[in-house]
Amino acid sequence: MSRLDELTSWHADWQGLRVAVLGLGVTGFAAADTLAELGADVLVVAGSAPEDRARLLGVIGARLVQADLAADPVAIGDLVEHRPELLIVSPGFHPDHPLLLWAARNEIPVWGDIELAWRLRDKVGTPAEWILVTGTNGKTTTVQLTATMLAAAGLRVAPCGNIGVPVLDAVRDPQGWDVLVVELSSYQLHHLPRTGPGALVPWASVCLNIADDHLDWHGSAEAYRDAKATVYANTRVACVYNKADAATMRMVEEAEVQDGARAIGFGLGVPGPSDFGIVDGILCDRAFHEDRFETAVEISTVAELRAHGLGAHHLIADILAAAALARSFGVLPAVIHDALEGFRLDAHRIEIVAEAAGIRWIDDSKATNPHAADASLAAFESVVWLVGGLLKGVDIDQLVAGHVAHLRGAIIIGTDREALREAFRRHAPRLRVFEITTQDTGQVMPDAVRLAAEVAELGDVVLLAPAAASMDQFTDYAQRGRLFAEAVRDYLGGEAGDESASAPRA
Ligand code: UMA
Repeated sequence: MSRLDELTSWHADWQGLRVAVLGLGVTGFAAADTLAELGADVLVVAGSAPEDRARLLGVIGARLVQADLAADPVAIGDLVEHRPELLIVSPGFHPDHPLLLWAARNEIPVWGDIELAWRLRDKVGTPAEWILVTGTNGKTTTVQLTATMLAAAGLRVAPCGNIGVPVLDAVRDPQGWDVLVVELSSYQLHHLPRTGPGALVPWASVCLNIADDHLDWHGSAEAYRDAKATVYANTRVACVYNKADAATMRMVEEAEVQDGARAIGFGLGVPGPSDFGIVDGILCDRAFHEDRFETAVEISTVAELRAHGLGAHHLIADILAAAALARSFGVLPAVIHDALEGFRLDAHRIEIVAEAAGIRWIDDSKATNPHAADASLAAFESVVWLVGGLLKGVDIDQLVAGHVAHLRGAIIIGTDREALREAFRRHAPRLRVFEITTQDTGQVMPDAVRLAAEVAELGDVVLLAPAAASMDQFTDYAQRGRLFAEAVRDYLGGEAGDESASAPRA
């Protein structure tokens, strides 16, 4: 048994273990901080280092080497001299990154932060149970919904992971938790083993849906799917899958799970005896109660959810999935019902920015891939669509073809414009399509908003649902959404103050 095999507890002997941590984003810092606290000998290797984190590394006793990470690792003298016994990789690093290939050549094991957190989960009291959430879209909303439902039942619950809070931070929180609801990206799943001492054994798990995304990172749709399927490995109680997405069902069928784990479906249709679904506008649980072969238990109604701004189909699907996860943990249907009453969506998720002159302006900047943009577009009848950014190697053609019939016009932003231009030329040659060509990030949204206002008519929605990542022009999707909202407000409050500029064009 190697030393690393024995490192499955906070209370194991981590003293002096030589570790290299790759990256100094939120993950890299959390990993370095944790390992330094455990007495390991930590060297952080980063291309660039934010000043505050670099300074803190000195305080906690970890070393930092800044280097050109694309170059040959052998040239990073400090790293070679460190002779790491373990490498902790931040999620964004491509599997073929030179440093990871170097680690493989030198037989240095590579763990992601999620595996490290799992091994250290017994720091405070009885380890929390883990509920895992992945999928192409709806992950963060489902994590928040599930956590809200569990908290309403009086459980101590931490939403964490890809949502923005490293799981290592949750594991080290001195108050301790009953449950961690962990959002996992395909990157994080890629680095997780399915067997062995570092394999997760979750209480419940879900892959909400699967559509092409991050293909440039994973190399193929199959590799992306395989990474996502890891979410179900070793699940103890409930593998929740999407009845409308056969790929998620197949993942559950093929998963190696614990004895007694059940497959629980969710979908917008009538539920079978192990499902969550909808009957006559009522969201029902037909999985977690004794009479499930005869009846279903009410969770909420479509009408109530609509009244709370949660009526879009994809949100109802997320709610059913979250309810299944919460019910697997014993939360009562009435508690879930009440928790939903107080639930509000985060910013940049189908957020209404303004309504003026019969036109609604909606920010769904979080729609960073075609699958998410598809759900967003489907929610509205007549749309002026702001689309584009980094397409991440994903095909945009079908999305355009599927929605041209209810588009009033389209405004293309971002750098990957050719594929979009071509798709519109092919499927909607007569549609009014504009391109934003400015090199000035601050000018992208003002230009786009002005053009959208010219095209929009009474009853239309101007929808920012880019189907693409934002990093070509913006810091992240939040900044993209914020600049859109600011531009809309400036426009409506400024030159459109007399309402004429955004008024219907008759
Ligand atoms: N870096 C390099 N070279 C690389 C990759 C990264 O130098 O090839 C550097 C980055 O510039 C950064 C550092 O390494 O300074 C580490 O960055 P990282 O990209 O791994 O990100 P973290 O700051 O550690 O944040 C990560 C997740 N980021 C990614 O997966 C890209 C965060 O998800 C997550 O919230 C956080 O861990 C906590 O778990 C963000 C995300 O965009 C929100 N996720 C993608 C998505 O949702 O689509 C997967």
